[in-house]
Amino acid sequence: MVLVKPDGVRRNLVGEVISRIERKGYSISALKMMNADRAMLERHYAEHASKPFFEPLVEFMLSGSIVAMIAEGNRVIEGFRLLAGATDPTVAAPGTIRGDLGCDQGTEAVQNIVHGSDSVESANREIEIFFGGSIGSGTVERNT
Ligand code: 3AN
Repeated sequence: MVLVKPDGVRRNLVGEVISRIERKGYSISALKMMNADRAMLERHYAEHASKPFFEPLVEFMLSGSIVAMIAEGNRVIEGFRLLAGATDPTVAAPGTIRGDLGCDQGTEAVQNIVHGSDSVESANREIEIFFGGSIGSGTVERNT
């Protein structure tokens, strides 16, 4: 499960992120633009609940639309995390999404363009949070 975070959407990098995933050889099997709500983000970032950057992180993720997508392919979790690069975009390797397109903005929560699940278990949990039962429902919602 990949998210383009609000900084990536604001900077019109959705296509760039999708393009890098597809060029690597993975397929996008579901895709949705939405505004997350606090309850979804508190579930998504539950492991960071005690961290000092938790509240700023939730606020940042609420600050604009996000794009959630499911990428598929052999070893896609490992592969996408390598494509994304290190959490801190200032030191993320050139060639990665975060390394090429991001840098530290001096904000309390790191703004690093994308999120990628770190395990199959996390991916399943996160897909439930961001897609629930809506995959393939045929309902179209437009974010304005
Ligand atoms: P990643 O997205 O690289 O797996 P996580 O899951 O450790 O990183 O962190 C989730 C998000 O929390 C990051 N993408 C970033 O926005 C924010 N974050 C992580 N570590 C820090 C930190 N030390 N200071 C501020 N924000 C952080």
